[in-house]
Amino acid sequence: MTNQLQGLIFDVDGTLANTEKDGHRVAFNQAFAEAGLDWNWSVEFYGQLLTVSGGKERIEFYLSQYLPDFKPTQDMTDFVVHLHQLKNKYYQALLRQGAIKLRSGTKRIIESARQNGISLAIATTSSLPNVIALLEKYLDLDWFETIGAGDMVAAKKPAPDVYNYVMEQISLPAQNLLVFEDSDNGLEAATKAGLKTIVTVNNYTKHQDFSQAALVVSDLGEPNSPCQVIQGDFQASYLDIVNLRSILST
Ligand code: XBP
Ligand code: MG
Repeated sequence: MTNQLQGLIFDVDGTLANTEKDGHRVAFNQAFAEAGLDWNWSVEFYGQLLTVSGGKERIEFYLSQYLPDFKPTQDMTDFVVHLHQLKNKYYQALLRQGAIKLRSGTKRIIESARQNGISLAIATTSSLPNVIALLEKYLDLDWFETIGAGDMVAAKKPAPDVYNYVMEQISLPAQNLLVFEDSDNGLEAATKAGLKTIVTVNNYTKHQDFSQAALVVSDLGEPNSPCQVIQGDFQASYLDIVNLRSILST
């Protein structure tokens, strides 16, 4: 019984919830306005910026690629940290207003995992307060044994650090765990940590390379709202604990 399912690890942004287009992106633009910057990240342009994980790293990437001559009035690190904090303030306000929703099937699978004694964990590059705000709004913080988030590890996805951290904390081996991700960076991180991964795509990630995934689907599906299979062998119309067990063991 080496491959018995004992834990599920969820990425947050794009996987648990559609946080990017209507959440982080909008909040970044609100923060730019408050900081007196005339920057505006469109829905399409934000897709290019998403190649870099992490909000602070994304601002730095934007500056290096598109505004290399930009000089803030304060120290560059302080400027980025301040702008990122402003963004997170607006992001959490959007969350509270209900602008960000959980993705199909996520709550059902999480509740079912709890009923079946399967551990739950989070592995994300998002900042911890943003993760806590989302879990408190739609799920329950106490349901998650471990949260690996933001700057808690040295290197963000696609580095495997956050997954290695979560595995260490949860004290379960890779062969008993399944990961849910939505992006190539996330899949690469989990795969490098030796974890089997199911990918649920979104508009920003649907053209990425997911050849390392155990299964790629449009979403986790619901009994009344079937998911589409994009890659892999899957006959049911939605994911549940029974078919997750069989995905892990094959
Ligand atoms: C998500 C991210 C994050 C969010 C914002 O990646 O890249 O940067 O955009 O997070 P993943 P911050 O889903 O692979 O974890 O809180 O850092 O702004
Ligand atoms: Mg993600």
